[in-house]
Amino acid sequence: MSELLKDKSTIVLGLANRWSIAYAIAKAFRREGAKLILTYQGERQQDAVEELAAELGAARLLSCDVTQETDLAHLSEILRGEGDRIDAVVHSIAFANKEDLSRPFVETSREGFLLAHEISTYSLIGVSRAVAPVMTEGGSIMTLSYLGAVRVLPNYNVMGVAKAGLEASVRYLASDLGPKNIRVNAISAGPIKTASARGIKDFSKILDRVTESTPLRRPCDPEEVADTAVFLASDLGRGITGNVIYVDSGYQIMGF
Ligand code: NAD
Ligand code: IMJ
Repeated sequence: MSELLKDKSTIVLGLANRWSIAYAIAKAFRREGAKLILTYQGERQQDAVEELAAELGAARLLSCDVTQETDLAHLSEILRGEGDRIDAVVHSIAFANKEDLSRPFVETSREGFLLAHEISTYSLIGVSRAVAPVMTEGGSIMTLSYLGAVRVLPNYNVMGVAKAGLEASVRYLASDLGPKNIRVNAISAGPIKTASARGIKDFSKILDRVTESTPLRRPCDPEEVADTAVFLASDLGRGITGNVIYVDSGYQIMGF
C-alpha cells in the first residue's frame, strides 16, 4: 500500500519519552512518509528527546513550553520564516497538579484549575493560532482527550473539566478554521500506561476493569491511537471535523 502521509509536513507536540502517545504517533507518521517536526517541553527533557528525535528521523526538534507565549510566537515565527507549509499538527499535552488528581474535586484550588486549563486546554487554541497561517493548503489539527471529559471517573477531577473544555474548543476551532479547509478533531483514547498515567492510584485496577468490560476485551494500545491519528492527518479523513473519535476498545458505549 502506498504511504498515506507522503509529501505531508507534520508537527507533533508532547513527546517526552518512548511511552508517550506522541512517540507512537510520530513513529506512525514517519512510517507513512511524513516529514516530522517535534516539540518538547523544555531543557529538562532535551537530551532524552533529542535521542528519540534522531531515532525517529525528525527533520526538526524545537523546544516549546506552552505556558510561554514567547515559545508559541517563536514556533510560529520559525514556521513562517522557513516558508514551510504544514499539513497536520498533533497536540498531545496535558498537566494538572498531582494533588488535584487525588483529593476531592471540591477542594480544587483556583491556581490548580487555571494551571490545568492553561496547559491542557488553552494551549490547543494557542497552537492552532500559531500553525493556521502556515496551513496554506488546508490541514488537520488533532488533540488527545479522555472519557473523563464527559463522565465522572475517580480522581480525574480537574483534568475532566479541562478535557471537557478541550473537546468544546475542538468544535469552536473546527467552525472557525473550516473555511480554510483546516479540520480539528480529538481522539479520545482509553487508558494507556504512559508517564502521565503511571503514578495514578489504582491504574492497574482501571486497566483490569476495562479489559473485562470492553467489547474488544483488551485495553487500547498506543499504536491503535497512532493509526487513527494517521487517518485523521491523511486525505482519508477529509470529511471529518469537530469530532471526538473514541479509540478505546469500545469502552465508551457500555452501560454496564
Ligand atoms: P506523556 O506524559 O508522555 O505526555 C504528556 C506531555 O505533555 C509530555 O510530553 C509533557 O512534556 C507535555 N507537557 C506538559 N506540560 C507542558 C508544557 N507546559 N508545555 C509543553 N508540553 C507540556 O503522557 P501521554 O499519556 O502520552 O499524554 C498525552 C496526551 O494524551 C495528554 O493530553 C493526555 O491527557 C492524553 N491521554 C492519555 C491517556 C492515557 O491513558 N495515557 C488516555 C487518554 C488521553
Ligand atoms: C489521570 C488522573 C486520574 C485518573 C486517570 C488519569 N486515568 C487515566 C489517566 C484513569 C487513564 C491518564 N490521563 C487520561 C491523563 O490525561 C493524565 C493527565 C495527567 C497526569 C498527571 C500525572 C502526574 C502529574 N500531573 C498530571 N497531569 C495530568 O503530576
